[in-house]
Amino acid sequence: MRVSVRAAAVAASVMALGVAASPALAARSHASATRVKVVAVEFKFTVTPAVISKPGAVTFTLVNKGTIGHDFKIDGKKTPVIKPGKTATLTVTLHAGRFPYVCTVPGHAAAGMKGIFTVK
Ligand SMILES: [Cu+2]
Repeated sequence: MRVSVRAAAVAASVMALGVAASPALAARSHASATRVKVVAVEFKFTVTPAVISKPGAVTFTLVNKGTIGHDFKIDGKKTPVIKPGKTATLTVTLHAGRFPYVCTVPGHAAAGMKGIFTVK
């Protein structure tokens, strides 16, 4: 009798943990992406911060403060070309290392729209 009561209590607490864990984990994985702001103008990017210390998901928010279209490409992924005044986001998963980024509009990287993003 005592054993079965204890087993029921354990089962109930495991169920409670299971119910509680799912939304908590979902919230945590969403919140854990490091957010980085990328401002584009002719012809350079300002990336803040340019160095992070946490490998994993990184969400770049591109803001076009220039007068022509720009995009942002890093680690093989890129945003669409966005018009002046617009924003776009790009989430990539980065291990520790140095990751070159560019604007892929022809001529823009050569004109200065490129750099290195670092994950320590
Ligand atoms: Cu550009």
